Amino acid sequence: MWHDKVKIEKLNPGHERRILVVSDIHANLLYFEGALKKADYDPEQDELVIAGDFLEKGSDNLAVLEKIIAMAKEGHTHVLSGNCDTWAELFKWGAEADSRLLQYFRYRRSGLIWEMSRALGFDLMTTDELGPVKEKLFEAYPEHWRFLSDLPAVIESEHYIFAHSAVLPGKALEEHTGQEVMKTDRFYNLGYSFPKWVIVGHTPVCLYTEKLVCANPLIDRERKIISIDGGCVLKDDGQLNVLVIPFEGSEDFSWEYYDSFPEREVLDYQNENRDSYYIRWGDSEVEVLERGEEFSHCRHLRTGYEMDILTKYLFTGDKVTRCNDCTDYILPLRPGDTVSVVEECSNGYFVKHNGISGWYYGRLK
Ligand SMILES: [Mn+2]
Repeated sequence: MWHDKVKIEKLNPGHERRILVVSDIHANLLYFEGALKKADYDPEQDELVIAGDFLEKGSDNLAVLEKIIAMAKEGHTHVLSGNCDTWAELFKWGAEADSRLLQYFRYRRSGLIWEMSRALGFDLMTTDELGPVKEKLFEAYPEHWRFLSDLPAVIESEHYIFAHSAVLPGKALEEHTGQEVMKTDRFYNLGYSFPKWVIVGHTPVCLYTEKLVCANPLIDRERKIISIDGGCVLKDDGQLNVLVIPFEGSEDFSWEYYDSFPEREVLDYQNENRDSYYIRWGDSEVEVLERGEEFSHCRHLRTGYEMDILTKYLFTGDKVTRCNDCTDYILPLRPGDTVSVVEECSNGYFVKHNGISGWYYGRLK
Protein backbone atom coordinates (compact mmCIF):
# COMPACT_ATOMS: atom_id res chain seq x y z
CA MET A 1 0.00 0.00 0.00
CA TRP A 2 2.82 2.44 0.79
CA HIS A 3 5.41 1.60 -1.85
CA ASP A 4 3.18 0.10 -4.53
CA LYS A 5 1.60 2.13 -7.27
CA VAL A 6 -1.72 3.58 -6.22
CA LYS A 7 -5.12 2.14 -6.91
CA ILE A 8 -7.37 4.71 -8.61
CA GLU A 9 -11.15 4.67 -8.51
CA LYS A 10 -13.13 6.50 -11.18
CA LEU A 11 -16.13 8.58 -10.21
CA ASN A 12 -18.84 9.51 -12.72
CA PRO A 13 -21.50 11.34 -10.76
CA GLY A 14 -23.27 12.87 -13.77
CA HIS A 15 -24.12 16.56 -13.78
CA GLU A 16 -27.15 16.62 -11.54
CA ARG A 17 -25.71 15.44 -8.25
CA ARG A 18 -23.81 17.33 -5.58
CA ILE A 19 -20.38 16.04 -4.57
CA LEU A 20 -19.62 16.41 -0.86
CA VAL A 21 -16.08 15.89 0.41
CA VAL A 22 -14.92 15.24 3.97
CA SER A 23 -11.50 14.19 5.21
CA ASP A 24 -9.72 13.50 8.49
CA ILE A 25 -12.73 12.41 10.53
CA HIS A 26 -10.20 10.73 12.84
CA ALA A 27 -12.65 8.40 14.56
CA ASN A 28 -14.99 11.14 15.72
CA LEU A 29 -18.51 9.81 15.15
CA LEU A 30 -20.23 12.88 16.62
CA TYR A 31 -18.45 15.22 14.20
CA PHE A 32 -18.93 12.88 11.24
CA GLU A 33 -22.67 12.61 11.78
CA GLY A 34 -22.93 16.30 12.65
CA ALA A 35 -21.13 17.32 9.48
CA LEU A 36 -23.26 15.09 7.23
CA LYS A 37 -26.37 16.55 8.80
CA LYS A 38 -25.20 20.13 8.42
CA ALA A 39 -24.43 19.56 4.73
CA ASP A 40 -27.75 17.74 4.37
CA TYR A 41 -26.13 14.68 2.87
CA ASP A 42 -28.69 12.62 1.01
CA PRO A 43 -27.47 9.55 -0.91
CA GLU A 44 -30.49 9.93 -3.20
CA GLN A 45 -29.08 13.22 -4.50
CA ASP A 46 -25.43 13.45 -3.47
CA GLU A 47 -22.15 11.64 -3.84
CA LEU A 48 -19.93 11.65 -0.77
CA VAL A 49 -16.15 11.38 -1.02
CA ILE A 50 -14.32 10.48 2.20
CA ALA A 51 -10.76 11.59 1.54
CA GLY A 52 -8.92 9.44 4.06
CA ASP A 53 -7.88 9.45 7.72
CA PHE A 54 -11.29 8.45 9.03
CA LEU A 55 -9.43 6.36 11.65
CA GLU A 56 -7.07 6.93 14.62
CA LYS A 57 -6.59 9.73 17.16
CA GLY A 58 -10.29 9.79 18.17
CA SER A 59 -12.21 7.22 20.19
CA ASP A 60 -14.88 5.82 17.85
CA ASN A 61 -12.74 3.82 15.44
CA LEU A 62 -14.93 0.75 15.14
CA ALA A 63 -18.16 2.74 15.01
CA VAL A 64 -16.86 5.11 12.33
CA LEU A 65 -15.38 2.29 10.26
CA GLU A 66 -18.59 0.26 10.44
CA LYS A 67 -20.73 3.25 9.53
CA ILE A 68 -18.50 3.99 6.52
CA ILE A 69 -18.54 0.35 5.40
CA ALA A 70 -22.35 0.37 5.55
CA MET A 71 -22.57 3.68 3.67
CA ALA A 72 -20.16 2.50 0.98
CA LYS A 73 -22.23 -0.67 0.55
CA GLU A 74 -25.38 1.39 -0.01
CA GLY A 75 -23.60 3.27 -2.80
CA HIS A 76 -22.92 7.00 -3.37
CA THR A 77 -20.20 7.01 -0.69
CA HIS A 78 -16.66 6.74 -2.04
CA VAL A 79 -13.77 6.19 0.31
CA LEU A 80 -10.04 6.53 -0.19
CA SER A 81 -7.25 5.62 2.17
CA GLY A 82 -5.25 8.05 4.28
CA ASN A 83 -2.02 7.31 6.12
CA CYS A 84 -4.03 6.47 9.27
CA ASP A 85 -6.29 3.92 7.55
CA THR A 86 -3.74 1.32 6.48
CA TRP A 87 -4.19 -1.15 9.35
CA ALA A 88 -4.89 -4.06 7.02
CA GLU A 89 -1.12 -4.01 6.44
CA LEU A 90 -0.76 -5.30 9.98
CA PHE A 91 -1.07 -8.88 8.80
CA LYS A 92 1.89 -8.58 6.45
CA TRP A 93 4.28 -7.61 9.23
CA GLY A 94 6.34 -10.05 11.25
CA ALA A 95 7.21 -10.49 14.90
CA GLU A 96 9.79 -7.73 15.02
CA ALA A 97 7.30 -5.10 13.93
CA ASP A 98 4.78 -6.62 16.34
CA SER A 99 6.77 -5.82 19.46
CA ARG A 100 7.27 -2.22 18.34
CA LEU A 101 3.57 -1.95 17.57
CA LEU A 102 2.63 -3.27 20.98
CA GLN A 103 4.71 -0.48 22.53
CA TYR A 104 2.94 1.99 20.31
CA PHE A 105 -0.54 0.73 21.26
CA ARG A 106 0.31 0.90 24.95
CA TYR A 107 1.51 4.45 24.52
CA ARG A 108 -1.58 5.61 22.61
CA ARG A 109 -4.21 3.44 24.27
CA SER A 110 -6.63 4.15 21.44
CA GLY A 111 -7.12 3.46 17.76
CA LEU A 112 -8.70 0.74 15.66
CA ILE A 113 -6.51 -2.15 16.81
CA TRP A 114 -6.83 -1.11 20.44
CA GLU A 115 -10.65 -1.01 20.18
CA MET A 116 -10.91 -4.28 18.24
CA SER A 117 -8.65 -6.06 20.71
CA ARG A 118 -10.67 -4.79 23.61
CA ALA A 119 -13.92 -5.89 21.95
CA LEU A 120 -12.44 -9.40 21.69
CA GLY A 121 -11.42 -9.40 25.34
CA PHE A 122 -7.68 -8.69 24.93
CA ASP A 123 -5.98 -6.14 27.14
CA LEU A 124 -2.96 -4.92 25.17
CA MET A 125 -1.45 -3.50 28.36
CA THR A 126 -0.92 -7.01 29.69
CA THR A 127 -0.57 -9.04 26.47
CA ASP A 128 3.01 -10.22 25.92
CA GLU A 129 2.69 -11.02 22.25
CA LEU A 130 0.74 -9.39 19.46
CA GLY A 131 0.85 -12.49 17.21
CA PRO A 132 -2.05 -14.43 18.76
CA VAL A 133 -4.12 -11.25 19.06
CA LYS A 134 -3.56 -10.55 15.37
CA GLU A 135 -4.80 -14.03 14.49
CA LYS A 136 -8.02 -13.45 16.38
CA LEU A 137 -8.46 -9.98 14.90
CA PHE A 138 -8.01 -11.41 11.42
CA GLU A 139 -10.69 -14.05 12.03
CA ALA A 140 -13.15 -11.77 13.80
CA TYR A 141 -13.25 -8.86 11.35
CA PRO A 142 -12.93 -10.23 7.80
CA GLU A 143 -15.20 -7.59 6.25
CA HIS A 144 -13.31 -4.76 7.95
CA TRP A 145 -9.93 -5.96 6.62
CA ARG A 146 -11.31 -6.56 3.15
CA PHE A 147 -12.76 -3.06 3.07
CA LEU A 148 -9.55 -1.40 4.30
CA SER A 149 -7.23 -3.36 2.04
CA ASP A 150 -9.40 -2.75 -1.05
CA LEU A 151 -9.49 1.03 -0.61
CA PRO A 152 -8.16 3.11 -3.48
CA ALA A 153 -5.67 5.87 -2.65
CA VAL A 154 -7.02 8.20 -5.33
CA ILE A 155 -10.50 8.93 -6.64
CA GLU A 156 -10.73 10.72 -9.96
CA SER A 157 -13.66 12.26 -11.79
CA GLU A 158 -13.64 14.29 -15.00
CA HIS A 159 -12.76 17.59 -13.27
CA TYR A 160 -11.41 16.61 -9.86
CA ILE A 161 -8.75 14.45 -8.27
CA PHE A 162 -9.31 13.44 -4.64
CA ALA A 163 -6.37 12.18 -2.59
CA HIS A 164 -5.56 12.21 1.10
CA SER A 165 -2.47 14.42 1.12
CA ALA A 166 -1.13 15.26 -2.33
CA VAL A 167 -0.65 14.66 -6.01
CA LEU A 168 2.66 15.47 -7.69
CA PRO A 169 2.63 17.73 -10.76
CA GLY A 170 3.94 16.34 -14.02
CA LYS A 171 3.62 12.77 -12.82
CA ALA A 172 0.95 10.44 -14.22
CA LEU A 173 -1.58 9.61 -11.51
CA GLU A 174 -1.05 5.88 -11.90
CA GLU A 175 2.70 6.32 -11.35
CA HIS A 176 2.23 7.70 -7.81
CA THR A 177 3.01 5.58 -4.76
CA GLY A 178 0.80 5.30 -1.70
CA GLN A 179 3.41 7.17 0.29
CA GLU A 180 3.27 10.13 -2.11
CA VAL A 181 -0.49 10.54 -2.13
CA MET A 182 -1.10 9.67 1.53
CA LYS A 183 1.80 11.19 3.44
CA THR A 184 3.14 14.29 1.67
CA ASP A 185 3.00 17.02 4.30
CA ARG A 186 2.06 20.67 3.72
CA PHE A 187 1.02 20.11 0.11
CA TYR A 188 -0.63 23.54 -0.11
CA ASN A 189 2.72 25.22 0.54
CA LEU A 190 4.71 23.31 -2.07
CA GLY A 191 3.85 25.72 -4.88
CA TYR A 192 2.39 23.12 -7.23
CA SER A 193 -0.37 23.85 -9.67
CA PHE A 194 -2.60 21.58 -11.71
CA PRO A 195 -4.79 21.57 -14.80
CA LYS A 196 -7.48 19.67 -12.89
CA TRP A 197 -8.74 20.41 -9.35
CA VAL A 198 -6.84 18.51 -6.64
CA ILE A 199 -8.76 18.17 -3.36
CA VAL A 200 -6.92 16.95 -0.25
CA GLY A 201 -6.97 16.76 3.55
CA HIS A 202 -4.12 15.56 5.80
CA THR A 203 -2.50 18.86 6.84
CA PRO A 204 -4.85 20.88 9.07
CA VAL A 205 -5.50 24.10 7.17
CA CYS A 206 -4.85 26.29 10.22
CA LEU A 207 -1.18 25.33 9.93
CA TYR A 208 -1.01 27.26 6.66
CA THR A 209 -2.31 30.60 7.88
CA GLU A 210 0.06 33.32 9.07
CA LYS A 211 -1.70 35.39 11.64
CA LEU A 212 -5.17 33.96 12.02
CA VAL A 213 -6.33 30.61 13.28
CA CYS A 214 -8.79 29.66 10.58
CA ALA A 215 -10.15 26.15 10.09
CA ASN A 216 -12.13 26.78 6.90
CA PRO A 217 -11.15 25.09 3.61
CA LEU A 218 -8.47 26.83 1.55
CA ILE A 219 -9.26 27.22 -2.13
CA ASP A 220 -6.55 28.32 -4.56
CA ARG A 221 -8.29 28.98 -7.88
CA GLU A 222 -5.12 29.71 -9.77
CA ARG A 223 -3.29 26.54 -8.76
CA LYS A 224 -6.51 24.47 -8.55
CA ILE A 225 -5.85 23.11 -5.09
CA ILE A 226 -8.36 22.76 -2.27
CA SER A 227 -7.23 21.79 1.22
CA ILE A 228 -10.05 20.88 3.61
CA ASP A 229 -8.76 19.41 6.90
CA GLY A 230 -10.37 21.52 9.64
CA GLY A 231 -8.32 19.90 12.41
CA CYS A 232 -11.11 17.65 13.72
CA VAL A 233 -9.83 15.82 16.88
CA LEU A 234 -6.29 17.21 16.45
CA LYS A 235 -7.01 20.80 17.44
CA ASP A 236 -8.82 22.03 20.55
CA ASP A 237 -10.88 24.36 18.36
CA GLY A 238 -10.97 22.10 15.29
CA GLN A 239 -13.93 21.39 13.07
CA LEU A 240 -14.98 18.87 10.45
CA ASN A 241 -15.41 20.56 7.07
CA VAL A 242 -17.62 19.37 4.25
CA LEU A 243 -16.67 20.80 0.88
CA VAL A 244 -19.76 21.17 -1.28
CA ILE A 245 -19.43 20.94 -5.07
CA PRO A 246 -22.85 21.67 -6.61
CA PHE A 247 -22.29 19.29 -9.54
CA GLU A 248 -19.46 17.65 -11.50
CA GLY A 249 -17.47 20.34 -13.29
CA SER A 250 -18.69 23.21 -11.11
CA GLU A 251 -16.18 25.58 -9.50
CA ASP A 252 -18.84 27.16 -7.34
CA PHE A 253 -17.42 25.64 -4.17
CA SER A 254 -18.87 26.24 -0.72
CA TRP A 255 -18.60 24.46 2.60
CA GLU A 256 -20.32 23.57 5.83
CA TYR A 257 -18.59 22.69 9.05
CA TYR A 258 -19.43 21.00 12.28
CA ASP A 259 -17.99 21.39 15.75
CA SER A 260 -19.58 20.59 19.07
CA PHE A 261 -19.04 23.89 20.88
CA PRO A 262 -22.08 25.66 22.32
CA GLU A 263 -23.30 28.61 20.25
CA ARG A 264 -23.99 31.95 21.94
CA GLU A 265 -24.97 35.42 20.79
CA VAL A 266 -22.57 38.38 21.04
CA LEU A 267 -23.96 41.44 22.88
CA ASP A 268 -21.10 43.96 22.57
CA TYR A 269 -18.99 45.51 19.85
CA GLN A 270 -15.36 44.49 19.80
CA ASN A 271 -12.55 45.67 17.50
CA GLU A 272 -9.83 43.44 16.17
CA ASN A 273 -6.35 43.91 17.71
CA ARG A 274 -3.66 45.12 15.35
CA ASP A 275 -0.92 42.77 16.48
CA SER A 276 -1.47 39.16 17.27
CA TYR A 277 0.36 35.91 16.89
CA TYR A 278 -0.57 32.30 16.47
CA ILE A 279 1.65 29.72 18.16
CA ARG A 280 1.13 26.43 16.47
CA TRP A 281 2.09 22.79 16.38
CA GLY A 282 5.68 22.20 15.27
CA ASP A 283 6.81 25.65 16.42
CA SER A 284 5.39 25.79 19.92
CA GLU A 285 8.37 26.09 22.27
CA VAL A 286 7.80 28.79 24.85
CA GLU A 287 9.47 30.15 27.94
CA VAL A 288 7.16 30.68 30.89
CA LEU A 289 7.88 34.16 32.26
CA GLU A 290 5.18 34.17 34.90
CA ARG A 291 3.12 31.14 35.76
CA GLY A 292 -0.44 31.79 36.88
CA GLU A 293 -3.24 29.44 37.79
CA GLU A 294 -5.44 30.22 34.82
CA PHE A 295 -3.08 32.06 32.43
CA SER A 296 0.70 32.15 32.20
CA HIS A 297 2.67 34.92 30.58
CA CYS A 298 4.98 33.28 28.04
CA ARG A 299 7.54 34.13 25.39
CA HIS A 300 7.50 32.22 22.13
CA LEU A 301 11.12 31.10 21.82
CA ARG A 302 11.65 31.41 18.08
CA THR A 303 10.05 34.84 17.59
CA GLY A 304 10.31 36.37 21.07
CA TYR A 305 6.59 37.21 20.89
CA GLU A 306 4.98 37.41 24.33
CA MET A 307 1.42 36.46 25.17
CA ASP A 308 -0.77 35.04 27.90
CA ILE A 309 -1.46 31.35 27.38
CA LEU A 310 -3.98 29.20 29.22
CA THR A 311 -1.86 27.37 31.79
CA LYS A 312 -3.66 24.12 31.00
CA TYR A 313 -2.38 24.45 27.39
CA LEU A 314 1.25 24.29 28.56
CA PHE A 315 3.13 21.04 28.85
CA THR A 316 6.66 20.75 30.03
CA GLY A 317 8.92 17.94 28.90
CA ASP A 318 12.47 17.18 29.97
CA LYS A 319 13.92 20.49 28.89
CA VAL A 320 11.40 22.53 26.98
CA THR A 321 7.90 23.79 27.52
CA ARG A 322 5.52 23.60 24.60
CA CYS A 323 1.92 24.59 24.27
CA ASN A 324 -1.23 23.62 22.44
CA ASP A 325 -2.05 25.85 19.50
CA CYS A 326 -2.99 29.25 20.85
CA THR A 327 -3.39 32.86 19.82
CA ASP A 328 -3.93 36.31 21.33
CA TYR A 329 -6.03 37.42 18.34
CA ILE A 330 -9.06 39.47 19.33
CA LEU A 331 -11.94 38.91 16.92
CA PRO A 332 -13.87 41.77 15.34
CA LEU A 333 -17.44 41.17 16.52
CA ARG A 334 -20.74 43.02 16.68
CA PRO A 335 -23.97 42.50 18.62
CA GLY A 336 -26.05 39.72 17.08
CA ASP A 337 -23.04 37.70 15.83
CA THR A 338 -23.14 34.03 16.71
CA VAL A 339 -19.97 32.53 18.15
CA SER A 340 -19.17 29.06 19.42
CA VAL A 341 -17.48 29.04 22.79
CA VAL A 342 -14.31 26.91 23.00
CA GLU A 343 -13.08 28.16 26.40
CA GLU A 344 -14.92 30.15 29.04
CA CYS A 345 -12.37 32.05 31.16
CA SER A 346 -12.50 34.49 34.06
CA ASN A 347 -11.74 37.47 31.81
CA GLY A 348 -13.50 36.48 28.59
CA TYR A 349 -14.11 33.78 26.06
CA PHE A 350 -12.06 31.94 23.48
CA VAL A 351 -14.52 31.58 20.63
CA LYS A 352 -14.90 30.78 16.96
CA HIS A 353 -16.69 32.99 14.50
CA ASN A 354 -17.17 31.70 10.94
CA GLY A 355 -14.34 29.22 11.41
CA ILE A 356 -11.89 31.81 12.83
CA SER A 357 -10.71 31.47 16.43
CA GLY A 358 -9.97 34.33 18.80
CA TRP A 359 -10.80 36.10 22.03
CA TYR A 360 -13.97 37.95 22.97
CA TYR A 361 -14.04 40.07 26.11
CA GLY A 362 -17.63 41.29 26.00
CA ARG A 363 -20.90 39.82 27.18
CA LEU A 364 -22.70 36.84 25.71
CA LYS A 365 -26.44 36.26 25.76
MN1 LIG B 1 -3.21 12.16 7.35
